Amino acid sequence: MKILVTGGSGLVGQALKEEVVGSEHTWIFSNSGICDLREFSQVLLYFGTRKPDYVVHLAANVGGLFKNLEHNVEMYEDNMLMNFNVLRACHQLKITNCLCILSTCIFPNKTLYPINEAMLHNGPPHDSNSGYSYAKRMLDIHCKLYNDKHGYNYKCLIPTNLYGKHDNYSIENGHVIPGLIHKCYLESSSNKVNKWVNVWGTGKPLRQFLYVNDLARVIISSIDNTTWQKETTSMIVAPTEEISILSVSSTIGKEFGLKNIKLHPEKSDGQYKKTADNSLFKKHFSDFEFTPFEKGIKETCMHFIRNYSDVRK
Ligand code: NAP
Ligand code: GFB
Repeated sequence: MKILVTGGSGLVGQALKEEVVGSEHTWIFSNSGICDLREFSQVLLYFGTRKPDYVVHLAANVGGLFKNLEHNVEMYEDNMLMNFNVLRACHQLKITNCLCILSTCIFPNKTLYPINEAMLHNGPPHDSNSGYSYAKRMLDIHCKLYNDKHGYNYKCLIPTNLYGKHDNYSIENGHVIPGLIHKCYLESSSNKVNKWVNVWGTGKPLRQFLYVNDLARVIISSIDNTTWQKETTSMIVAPTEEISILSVSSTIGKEFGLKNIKLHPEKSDGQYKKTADNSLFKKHFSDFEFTPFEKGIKETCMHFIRNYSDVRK
């Protein structure tokens, strides 16, 4: 099959590029320079000329807590436009297979835990990223509408917080792990006498961190493993382990020889937790092994240090 990947230059896209080596399928990776997915005419032309059998839709306007807090409107508009255009173009061009990516941060904020796939629309998301969340939720709805009406195979994976080599290490707009890695690198390289791991918030929130190459492997398996979408349009992909931000900070600090943590409780904690139930994933991918957190962090820190001048920051 010919598989067209949107968002091919991003964290997930670049991990997917690494994992598809030797695949029996033909993979095409795109980015905003090749096709701006916010413009329907560009999407129709690009998809129409490439004629893929399958679209893996990774592209999005993505960011950590603080980018979402500042840019909720753009996150909503950009992602609504991209998601609508991709599915509409797939429909118009009779591309009947599409795999999209949601996020566990889009689930209801006031909810029972653990959260499962059936709870996705049971209440408003956390205010901090409502724009991004509602745009993503509409992607779930849009897939279902097309599948019910036309019998398409449009489905979504719902990963939790991702991290890995090709992340966006922007301290201002990135996620917590790349932000901490960047800050620890600068602190350890400085000539300060007292060096700290500067942690925003209280350090108390909990997250299930997923190494991005693990998600890439699940994406590849999901192309051919069609069993799970008979049960649900969207499936959570998350390791069981929940880790506190404080614990993440000390794990990353150790990679840079930093032991002292300084909390900044004046900064937002965002969601305290978003504990996701991965039982459906474990049922369909029973022998899947997640990368241990310490191993993933070590590889990511090594990549950052070796490629500091070239990484996104
Ligand atoms: P990323 O590193 O920020 O990459 C985003 C990708 O989308 C880039 O390839 C970017 O292309 C492309 N893109 C952005 N705007 C575009 C536009 N207008 N037209 C075409 N392409 C555009 O994001 P990521 O972390 O890989 O995220 C991939 C998917 O995983 C997203 O759907 C995201 O919502 C989801 N997700 C991410 C996380 C996480 O923690 N990172 C967690 C859960 C779910 P350019 O390089 O040209 O800008
Ligand atoms: O990855 P993150 O920015 O987003 O994590 P969310 C934020 C948590 O880490 C908060 C703490 O508790 C922050 O107080 N934190 C500590 C830091 N130090 C830092 C730092 O240097 N940078 C950052 N960014 N946080 C996002 C959603 O929520 O989850 C997005 O807003 C996306 O839409 C993503 O879906 C997966 O996990 O809070």
